[in-house]
Amino acid sequence: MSILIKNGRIITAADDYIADILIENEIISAIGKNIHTTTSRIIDAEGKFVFPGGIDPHVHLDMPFMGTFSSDNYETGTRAALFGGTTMVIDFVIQTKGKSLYSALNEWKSRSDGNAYGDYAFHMAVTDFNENVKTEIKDMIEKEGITSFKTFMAYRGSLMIDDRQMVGLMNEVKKYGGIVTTHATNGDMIDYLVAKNRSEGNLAPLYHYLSQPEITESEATGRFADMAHYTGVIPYVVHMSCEGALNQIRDATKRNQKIFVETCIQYLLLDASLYDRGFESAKWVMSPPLREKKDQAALWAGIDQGIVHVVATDHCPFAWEQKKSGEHDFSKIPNGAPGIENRMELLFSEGVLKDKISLNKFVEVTSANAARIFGVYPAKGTIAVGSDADLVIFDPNEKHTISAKTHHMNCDYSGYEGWEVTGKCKTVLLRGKVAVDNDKVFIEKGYGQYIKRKPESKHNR
Ligand code: DUC
Ligand code: ZN
Ligand code: ZN
Repeated sequence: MSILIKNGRIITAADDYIADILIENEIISAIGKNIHTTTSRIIDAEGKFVFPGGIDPHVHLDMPFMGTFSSDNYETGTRAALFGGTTMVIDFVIQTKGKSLYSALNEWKSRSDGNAYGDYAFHMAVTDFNENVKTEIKDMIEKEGITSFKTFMAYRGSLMIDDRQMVGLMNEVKKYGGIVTTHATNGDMIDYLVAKNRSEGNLAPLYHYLSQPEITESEATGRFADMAHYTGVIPYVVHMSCEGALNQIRDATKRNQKIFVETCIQYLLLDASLYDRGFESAKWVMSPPLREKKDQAALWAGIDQGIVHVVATDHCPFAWEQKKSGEHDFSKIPNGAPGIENRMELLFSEGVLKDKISLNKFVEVTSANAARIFGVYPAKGTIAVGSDADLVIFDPNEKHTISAKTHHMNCDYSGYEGWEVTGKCKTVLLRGKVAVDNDKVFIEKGYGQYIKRKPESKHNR
């Protein structure tokens, strides 16, 4: 059956106009004024915005980490994402040191296959770059559609790679047009500060924050930019949280370098004063930690200036019981927080309605840029004839309150409990099907598809 969306205000990264959208099969087949068709289900979108489905390129579903697993799996995580207007996520496959990339990919497939509500793709996190892994890079890009390779400059012993491996990986990925992304913090400095704080008996969550000062992020960001400049690979910094790191990007632009930057919704809206709440602050123990008001101002400015390209979540929830494993030692609190469901509505309410960003910029940073950078544009990230019918029909006036009692993420608290938000995702379509309508789900588990990606093209920037 076809679907006709009537009279919505269509917003893309470039456009803003009122029209009808006709959907046939999984695709947008026509856009125009007064489209007539007899076989359609009609959705009245008068007075509402129609956005491209959100793309969150930084989530951790069912992720083995710090002795436990993140509490949202493919089923609960992608379902919650749909409620919040995110129709596609990109998760991180994580190589186990000493094993191949393919063995990690197979492990992730065994958790994701047939379980997702929403569409998903993978980044490959390389934790052990060696001669065997080097031979797998081409196939990852060309056969598996995994065009982005994540590195960790922190978490020595588990996830971190050293600079020698980083440069080797960058050289190999560059050959095939892929991207190298990084968690840019100086792991050794952080480990030193964590050990120092623990030895001095400083064990509260506050010391998680104090063990990762801004310099740990700005130093690693600058080092990553330098290595990417040297090798010529396309670089992307994930979850940037602070002014110092952004200034490293500004410096790199002076030598004509292009670096993609992602921040996350929590770094725009929350600050380090939340670490003054005793153990309750464990809710916001994530890496990097929340920062200061001046860092929020810098990140908003970076979005405005076009040097911050993506607003993601780093969705990595842990139930309160899991967080409690660090009750007596901040270094044992699993790092991460929920957010996959809240990103679009929070950014609209706090960004668009508070005049920090335009509607077009909202689309740019919630879907269009991620689609371009990670190679799924224009199938996703825009509203155009021939694009996937991934759409959010959004009521800009409806108010609601964020709460763990009503959210759909598998997490028994919210980092935004009690926040009043204006603007709500009313109807969400995924590849031509109504996935969510008025707070109810209409698709089955397994509808979400694995999306193979193509290397980022300069023509899509
Ligand atoms: N940071 C987090 O907070 N959680 C998962 C991994 C990471 O880098
Ligand atoms: Zn990270
Ligand atoms: Zn992450």
